[in-house]
Amino acid sequence: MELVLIPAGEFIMGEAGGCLDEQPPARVRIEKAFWMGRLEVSNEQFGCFDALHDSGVESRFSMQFGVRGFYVNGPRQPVVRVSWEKAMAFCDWLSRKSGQRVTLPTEAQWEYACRAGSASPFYYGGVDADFSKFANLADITLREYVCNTYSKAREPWFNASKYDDWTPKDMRFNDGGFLSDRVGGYQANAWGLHHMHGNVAEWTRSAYRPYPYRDGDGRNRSSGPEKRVARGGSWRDRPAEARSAYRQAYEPYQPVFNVGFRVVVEATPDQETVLQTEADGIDRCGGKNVLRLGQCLWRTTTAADSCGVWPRASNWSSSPASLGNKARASKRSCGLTVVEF
Ligand SMILES: [Ca+2]
Ligand SMILES: [Ca+2]
Repeated sequence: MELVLIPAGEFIMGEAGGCLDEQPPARVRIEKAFWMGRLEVSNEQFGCFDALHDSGVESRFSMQFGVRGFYVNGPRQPVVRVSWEKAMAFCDWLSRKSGQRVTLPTEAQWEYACRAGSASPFYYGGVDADFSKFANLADITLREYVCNTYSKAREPWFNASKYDDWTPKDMRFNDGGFLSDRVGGYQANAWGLHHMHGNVAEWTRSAYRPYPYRDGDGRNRSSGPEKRVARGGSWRDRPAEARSAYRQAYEPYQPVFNVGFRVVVEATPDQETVLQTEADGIDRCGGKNVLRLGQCLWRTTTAADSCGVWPRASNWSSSPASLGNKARASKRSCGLTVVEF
């Protein structure tokens, strides 16, 4: 499992033109740096904890008595149909195994990491932006839902009637991702995180309460009966439901067909210091550190091709380009950690 280091900082949480539950937008401070999964937790990874988990199958459309669906159990596909309670149990299990404090991100951590310095509805632009390079959402590819349900192969019927091809989708764009996808080639955000928008929505630790958001008001308790918030939208959602600020809520015991999760790990003071040093402009790319923390081997790679871009703490930037030319941007980094378990 690969984690990237997210710096401490401030951001505006919520969106003025968004849904009522995103109001009012307000400044929120992330007090401490933290590590966050580069990707959503996969079926293979979740299987180490619960070998019997079944991410399930999506029904094909069209033929009335179809017999085959689309499975989302691929080892590199993100785990879904995992309740908030089970996601938290996975985090507890991984904490014991790794000696680190592994948990789900709070809503604030999630939105802050998703935005990566951006103030727009998506880290790559607005709701009408072409998302095909950045996110696996409900695009024209969802036409292929309508197909021969007796065939092992995917045999789309592109001349399907509107009564069969009814899945809401954004027909303007082709992101190439059909259901959930691990290897879609989508670009990471400025902090090296993939699939924050789309692919599968992600549980956060936070209970679904109105804003203003407060870390300490009880909404981030690790148990309780309140609904919990999922973020980021999925392959089944059009752009408006995948915005940085968009909130969905489900019961904590509820497995959801398009909701998975990614983990965060509390950063140690040492790691925060390193990050601050990097943010101040010291070039550490090209080196490689191996840290042994607790019982878990952590490898921090700083090869140029895996570098994230860390803007200066006092001058947040949403894109490498705004930091200068590509060569310079690629030298500013660097935190990629592999938790082996
Ligand atoms: Ca898609
Ligand atoms: Ca996602």
